[in-house]
Amino acid sequence: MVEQPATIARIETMLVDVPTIRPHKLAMAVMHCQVLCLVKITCSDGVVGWGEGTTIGGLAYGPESPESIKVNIDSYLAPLLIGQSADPFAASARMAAHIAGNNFARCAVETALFDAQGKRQGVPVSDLLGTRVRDAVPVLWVLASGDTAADIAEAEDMIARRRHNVFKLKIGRRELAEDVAHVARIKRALGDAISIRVDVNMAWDRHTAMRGIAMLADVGCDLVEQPLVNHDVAGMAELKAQGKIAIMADESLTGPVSAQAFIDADAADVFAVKIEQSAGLIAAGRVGAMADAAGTALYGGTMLESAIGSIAAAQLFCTFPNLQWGTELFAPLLLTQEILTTPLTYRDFALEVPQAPGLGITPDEVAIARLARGAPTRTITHG
Ligand code: MUC
Ligand code: MG
Repeated sequence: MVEQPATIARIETMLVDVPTIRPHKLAMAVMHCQVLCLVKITCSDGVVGWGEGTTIGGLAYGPESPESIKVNIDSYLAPLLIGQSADPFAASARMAAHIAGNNFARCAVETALFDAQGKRQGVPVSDLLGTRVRDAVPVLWVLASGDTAADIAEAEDMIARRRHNVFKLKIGRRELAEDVAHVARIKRALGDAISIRVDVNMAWDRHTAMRGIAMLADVGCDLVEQPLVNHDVAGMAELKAQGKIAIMADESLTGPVSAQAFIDADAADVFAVKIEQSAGLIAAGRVGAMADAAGTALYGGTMLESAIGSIAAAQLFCTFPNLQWGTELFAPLLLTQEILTTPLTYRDFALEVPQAPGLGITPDEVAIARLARGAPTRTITHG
């Protein structure tokens, strides 16, 4: 008897609220809690896959919120896909053809289908995406407590524990001089061997960016991420042309079309590739390949996803031949609650990429049910 190809039988979504270990202060939001939209897909052959759609600060970061991700999967993506092929490449193309935008929601569904497909074929997701060139990816830590002395103590602790030796600082909430003084103090305290980068999260206009970048270069900062609003490609090109510090594009990159615009305008030294912003692992992989071809350096970005989304990204980033600026897949460590039966392994400044089939992780469904929005015994404390 010929075996029937697997189809998508069921798509379940759940909102999960997880408090952070400390307030996380970005230019556009202060986070006390991360809201995950987890996706569980059951296929006709009984194989189950998990994915995640998560963003930062509700609607503060971009046009999708965890709630919109859930409602749009339930209302539109699930009806489009139920009964259709469970092959992630086929489903991804179907979503791209029928769903405008909603990159984060599409990524969550595509990730779950990759997890299932890897389990079905007995291979890690990295093998479905390309060739694995490393079994661990370097991971930096983001200092964003809002307090310089607390950030220094946090960084020193991370270095001593060999967890992180590269730090990204969130700036753009305060006056420029205050922000630069904060960066300078941290750089001085940690020393020359420690790389310090900043993420402005689009908070500057061109004039402030020109001044800010010159000042940051003087205090030893290595890279400036997304200083300008996402659509200011020409402005980013001007900053890059100054050649003072490496300029990284993040919010501007929403998949291959935006990546091409940046390459054409020579507007970034580095691309922060994010699987959700790109609309999934396949599109994010294309952004990586385009950057390589254009001579643009690569960095593995995050939307502060939990272990599920973070390890999905790691499965892709471990296939990138070049990952010159490492990754920032630290967010599972920013969350107070474990949602896997076995936590991810962070050691020697890197995250290990599992070799087991699919994403190579096992969600703890009891813990997830306890944290899920609407669960009867849930207690959230805001720190
Ligand atoms: C961003 O803008 O890059 C990544 C690290 C972090 O703290 O926030 C995210 C989003
Ligand atoms: Mg960023």
